[in-house]
Amino acid sequence: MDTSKRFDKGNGGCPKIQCEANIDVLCQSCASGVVTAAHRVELRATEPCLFGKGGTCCRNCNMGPCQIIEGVDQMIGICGADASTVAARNFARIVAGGASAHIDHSRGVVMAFLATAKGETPYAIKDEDKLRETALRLGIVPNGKDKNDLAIEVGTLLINEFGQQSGRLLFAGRAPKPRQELWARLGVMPRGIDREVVELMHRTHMGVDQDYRNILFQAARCSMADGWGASMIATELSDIMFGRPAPIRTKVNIGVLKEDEVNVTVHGHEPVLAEALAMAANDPEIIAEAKKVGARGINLAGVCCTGNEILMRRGLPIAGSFIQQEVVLATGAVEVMVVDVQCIMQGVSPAANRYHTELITTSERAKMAGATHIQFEEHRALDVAREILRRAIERYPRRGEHYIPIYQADVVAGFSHETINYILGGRFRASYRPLNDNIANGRIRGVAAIVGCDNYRVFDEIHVELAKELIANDVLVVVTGCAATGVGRAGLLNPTALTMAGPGLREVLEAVGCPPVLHMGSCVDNSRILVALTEMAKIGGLGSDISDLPAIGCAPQWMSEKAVAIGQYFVTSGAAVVFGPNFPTSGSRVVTDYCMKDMQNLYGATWDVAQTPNEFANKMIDKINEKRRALGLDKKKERVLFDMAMRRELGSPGAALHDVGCHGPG
Ligand code: BF8
Ligand code: SF4
Repeated sequence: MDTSKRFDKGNGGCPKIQCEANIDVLCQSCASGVVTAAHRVELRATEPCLFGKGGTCCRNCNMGPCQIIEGVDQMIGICGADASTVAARNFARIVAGGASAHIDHSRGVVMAFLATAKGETPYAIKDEDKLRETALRLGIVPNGKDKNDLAIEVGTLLINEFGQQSGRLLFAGRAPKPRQELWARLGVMPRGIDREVVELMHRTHMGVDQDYRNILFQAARCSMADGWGASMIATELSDIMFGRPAPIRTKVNIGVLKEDEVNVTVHGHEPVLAEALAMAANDPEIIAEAKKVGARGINLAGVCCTGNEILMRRGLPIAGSFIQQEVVLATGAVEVMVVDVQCIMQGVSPAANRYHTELITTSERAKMAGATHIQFEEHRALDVAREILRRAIERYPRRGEHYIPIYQADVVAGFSHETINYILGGRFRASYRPLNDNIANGRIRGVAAIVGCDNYRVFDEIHVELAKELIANDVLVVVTGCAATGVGRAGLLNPTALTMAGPGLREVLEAVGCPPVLHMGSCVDNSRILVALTEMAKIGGLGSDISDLPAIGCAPQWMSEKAVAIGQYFVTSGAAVVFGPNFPTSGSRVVTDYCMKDMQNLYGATWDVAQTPNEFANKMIDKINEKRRALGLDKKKERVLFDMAMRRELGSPGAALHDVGCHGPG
């Protein structure tokens, strides 16, 4: 794998971006001159700087920037900072950046939740059961309370956690007891959500915290304010407001755009905007207006994590993941791309402007040159949504030459931690017990999470090859974020993919009709994985803490700072994480060893790094086997080793399994 260049040059100058649909669209749109990130990688005259990539370039003050070389006395910072301090500071600031994105997202969800409970938005408190369960978990007595009053009580308690100065975040109390005790002992229990980010930014300012270990403790605490704080709050309140996801059938890939409908893609992260658009797209008045211009209706499709949110809850299709955002526009078939925050490349603006497509920004926190700004407010959510859709309808007759590829895959998505309970345990004895039992009896070797971004500097579809190898080795795979969209494109989020699973995993999942790879949502929804792991630890039979479980996470193509924050909260929670294609502290052996070795003694889990699918699979399966051995579950289980012929054979799902469950409506 070439991690410096995204595509080879022996292809007549045409870029390749990890999946056939992208190549197809870019070939067709070549003449229109649209430039995507894949082109820009090739056009850049420089390779990524090794100091920057390895975390040893410091520009925290104006005596620098200082490029540091570990072990070379003349190459420390002007202030005397060495490589370990600088690498730890840079790593910590990545965590702070990633956590702050989830935190600001979550703040928006809680504000919308409170406004909804007060009757000020078009949304409603949809999942009253989850509201009452959540209230109880937070120590609020739900009995006899009106659902909106209760929601106000829950929302107020949680919004206060953003500004809280001491104590501990309430959802951290959900973690297994031994884990909570460990966090308290190590001083990484999160006290308040915003506080941990501010303190981390302060401690990494010039001339403050200079002990890399101390800096990395605060990085861990900050990541916890994300995972067990903001992200968990966002997931839980979004579920209460918009409904808990349940398995549902839908489609992913660029081919979900429609020839005869007004195509509106919604890109970014915040579910409140996407929900309003979904509601307005079903408005008979809007549909009638679309018909007037010759369209059959509105086709709303997601991009990036917004896609995962509306896929999970509404069964709306995903047009593309991160690496597809400009390619979706290069079809020339999108009337409007609506964006809010995070992972929106500046390149989408010129790409949209090549066509009749209008790019609409909706958050005052994220404006873009070349875009129309229509401020989204939850209080007038439907009015804003209708205005956006009307602009799209008006553009439809202006659609010029365009090309919609055939590529789209059927997926079954919507596996919240509660759903996994029901599916594996049955509705009347919902429990993780059957999962634990099947891990203990060896049918399932363990659980692996493939999360995070796709990345233009990675050539292969690592998520897909890795998922195939893991399931063939009886590892149950859960996915979130753009990794989920990638494996969806390849057909792995479909029960038919069970033909690729090992015999044990297949036997368990065939019985309940699940795909071998479970889609658990957006990146914020990685908090669902924390809850699932906690349930597994609490049920018993696999130890008493998350670090005992044969479970591991990975982010093979990390791009965003959020991925690092997520990885750190997994490690701090006791689940090992393998990152790829590189690790951001590689310029300091001291800090890298601390993350990849010493954290084992602190958290019972470490970071690791890999590049190829095979390397990822080896490391992850070895780690799972190690945990099984420690639990005394090491009955012989032959490892399936993959060669190229086997990979090719697994390339396409085999015969369909008839009448498997988990289909959801439609
Ligand atoms: O939060 S996986 S590219 S879209 S950061 Fe971004 Fe990465 Fe996609 Fe969602 Ni997550
Ligand atoms: Fe250089 Fe130190 Fe300033 Fe960083 S803080 S730029 S290492 S002088």
